[in-house]
Formats: sequence, structure tokens, C-alpha cells
Amino acid sequence: MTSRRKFLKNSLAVTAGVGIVGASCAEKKPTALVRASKPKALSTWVHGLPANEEAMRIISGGGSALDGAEKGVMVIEADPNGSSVGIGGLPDRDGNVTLDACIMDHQGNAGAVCFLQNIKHPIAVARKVMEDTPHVMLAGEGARRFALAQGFAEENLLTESSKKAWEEWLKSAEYNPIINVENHDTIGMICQDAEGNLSGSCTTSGLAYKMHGRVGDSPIIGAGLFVDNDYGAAVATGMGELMMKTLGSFLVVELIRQGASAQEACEDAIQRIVDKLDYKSFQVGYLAMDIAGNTGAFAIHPGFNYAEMANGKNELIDAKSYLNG
Ligand code: SD4
Repeated sequence: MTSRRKFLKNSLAVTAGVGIVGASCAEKKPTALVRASKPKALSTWVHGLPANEEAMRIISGGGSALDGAEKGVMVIEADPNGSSVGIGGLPDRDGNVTLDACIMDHQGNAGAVCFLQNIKHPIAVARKVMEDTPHVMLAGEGARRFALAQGFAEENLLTESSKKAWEEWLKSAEYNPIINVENHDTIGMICQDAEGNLSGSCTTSGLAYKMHGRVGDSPIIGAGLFVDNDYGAAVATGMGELMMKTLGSFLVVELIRQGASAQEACEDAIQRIVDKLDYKSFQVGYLAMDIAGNTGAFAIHPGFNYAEMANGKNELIDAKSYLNG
């Protein structure tokens, strides 16, 4: 990695030099990556397996990466047994299920909802925000009203088992939001379609027993998800505050743009958290894919896994981590 770091430093110096003669730093960088044209789906945690199946069913049938990324995670949003996404999500400390989601397509379009209540499919609402409004994000009551106007049904998302878990938590009501792998899992997904285009999605009920009104990284473009169809895409899971402070998913994609592999980019973005923030009691996991279909994943702690599906094979893979148990 040392030589690549040197490369990054040099390329920054070159960019700075070019800046003096007036070239834009937003100029497209040359890349050695050759765009793949085989459908692929990548998503966080074990629930990524069924999400990938659905996404690949769509993409393999000629659907777009955007449709795959939306419909794939909707399977998990609709599952009442999942306690971290959509219906059945663990509530905030006052007993309200509040949902966050965002979506981004290959043209750089983005949509998001945050602090949304009583609507089971925040990802579909986020897509409507992207496609049917001039905005990127709608929050809370405004997002709920928009969803209702778009024909989404209102429903109670607090299932009996999530209510029971919350009531159990209330006995101590200890507000100590430590995310670890067994208690909370967002689904973030990256899809590539047969044309080689990338799209991504991210959806969650957020940190369990969070303060009412708390919004994490998952609906924030650049923190929970970022797609640059010229280079790659990244999603994040874990303690959202850490990704928000480092704009982690944007950082991963930017590092790919600067010449890092998807794996190196995820490792560097975790390193950025380690260098700057109090990281030891928190989990963060990044998952990335470049336009050539190369994947990368890295976490702070062991335990982060992800599902990768291509060529009819859907596999659960353990990510490497900065700390080793
Ligand atoms: C959040 N990042 O709300 C989400 C939670 C999560 O695995 O990803 N958990 O901070």
C-alpha cells in the first residue's frame, strides 16, 4: 500500500500543479478500469443474500442497476422479522420506528428520506424524491406526506417482537449507543447491470433506541452511499456518526477515482476513522465495487460480512477488519 500512498500523494501534487494553470479539479481522471458488462449484486450482511437474489432476478432479465438496487432492498424492508430495516425495525428510545434511506443512480441522480414514520418502503419513497421532485432529501412529516400523496400506504411498523425488545430495553433505558454486529444491520446495496452501469441503495431503521429525531449516515449521500458511474460505488454500515464525520462512502469512491483498488479504498476510509475519531467501541463497515466489478470490504471490528452475487453464485463473505477480535 506504501507505493500507492506515494502515488496518491504525487497525483495530488500534480493536481495542485495543474490547478495553477487553470484546469478543473473536477476533470475526469483517466482510469485503468475496464467497465464490466456482467450483472452483479453486492450487499451488506446476511440479509444481502435474499436481496441479491431479487436484484439479480431483475437485472438478469434486462432490468437496470437502479431497479435492482431498489427492489433488492425492498425484500428486506418488507420482512417483519428483520429488526434493523423497514417493518419490524427497532424503535427509538420513545418507541417510534423512524426510517432512513437513500438511492443513487448511474447518472449521479440521488434521492433520500430521513426520519420517516409509518411507511414500510423508505427506499421507494427516496426513489420518488429523486425522480419526481427537484430535491434530494425529504425529512419526517414532509417525507410522510409526500409518500402518502404518491400512493404509499400508512401502517404501523412496530411489530410485537420489536415492541417487546424495546420494553425490555426500557427497564434499564441505558443510553449507550454502541453499534455491534449482532444488534443492528443496515442494508446497503450496489448493483451493476448488463450495460455496466452502477447504482446503489441504503435503507435502515437506524441505531436502535436512538434519541427521537436522530438521523444517521444511511440517508446521507456521500456518507451511507455514493455512486460515481465513471469509477465505482460504496455503501456503509455501522455507527453512522463516524461515517458522517468522514463522509465515508464518498471518500471510498474518491480514493478509487484517485487510483486505489476497491479494497484499498475501503481500508483507507477505515484508517481515516481510526486516525481521527474515537473508534474502538464502534463498528463501521464499508463495501465497494468499481466499474470493472472488483469488490472491496473492510470494517473496524471483525464480524462484518456481505453477500456477493454474480454468474449464478450468491456467497456470504467475511470482511477483513482493522482490529482482529
Ligand atoms: C445508522 N448506519 O443509523 C446506521 C446503522 C447501521 O448496521 O448501519 N447499522 O447509524
